[in-house]
Amino acid sequence: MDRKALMESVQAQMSSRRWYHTEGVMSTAADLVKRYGGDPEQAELAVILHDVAKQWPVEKMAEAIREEGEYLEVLDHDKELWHAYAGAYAARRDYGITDPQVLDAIRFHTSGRPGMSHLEKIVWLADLIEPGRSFPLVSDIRELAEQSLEKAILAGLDTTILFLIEKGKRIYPLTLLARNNLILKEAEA
Ligand code: DGI
Ligand code: FE
Ligand code: FE
Repeated sequence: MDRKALMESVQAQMSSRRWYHTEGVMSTAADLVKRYGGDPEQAELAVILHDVAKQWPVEKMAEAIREEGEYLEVLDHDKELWHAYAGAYAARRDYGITDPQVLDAIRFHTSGRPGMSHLEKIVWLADLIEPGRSFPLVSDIRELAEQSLEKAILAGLDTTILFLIEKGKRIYPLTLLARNNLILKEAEA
């Protein structure tokens, strides 16, 4: 499937607003690749697909995760996390994506995880700070993103975790581990 057909097929699975977000993430990810390096085509592919399952019915997401069978524990956590895992499944099954780095960038784009790859970092951060995002600290995180990928992600994880605490929500362990891991690495740097 060529790029145009892929984009049309993904777009058909979401609202225009959600697709507009995806286009924003594409542009921010491209900027981050220019600044920090990485493969622009790999990043673009992961970004186009990152929210493909976002607006699937919850039961369809759960089925995809059960069928993949590898990350079943996510089903015991917030449903907001499921679309990332279901998205990786859709990328492989529906779009024939085999690049494990692209699949992981989709799978961990919401939670993050310790030891994120460069591609995972680009996708995670671009998703958070694309031009359409407006939450209190987004401009600070955009500024940090011009200095350091890791510092910006750390600030983003802090904001996300605080947001979840304010809402009285559970926090997915991988998100906490991602933060701990980045703090350690920053201390070593
Ligand atoms: O899909 P998007 O809206 O573009 O963004 P996303 O994939 O980062 O999803 C963000 C949502 O996930 C947001 O409402 C917070 C929610 N969420 C729930 N539990 C967790 C979580 N996000 C993280 N990082 N960690 C959690 O434990
Ligand atoms: Fe998402
Ligand atoms: Fe997104």
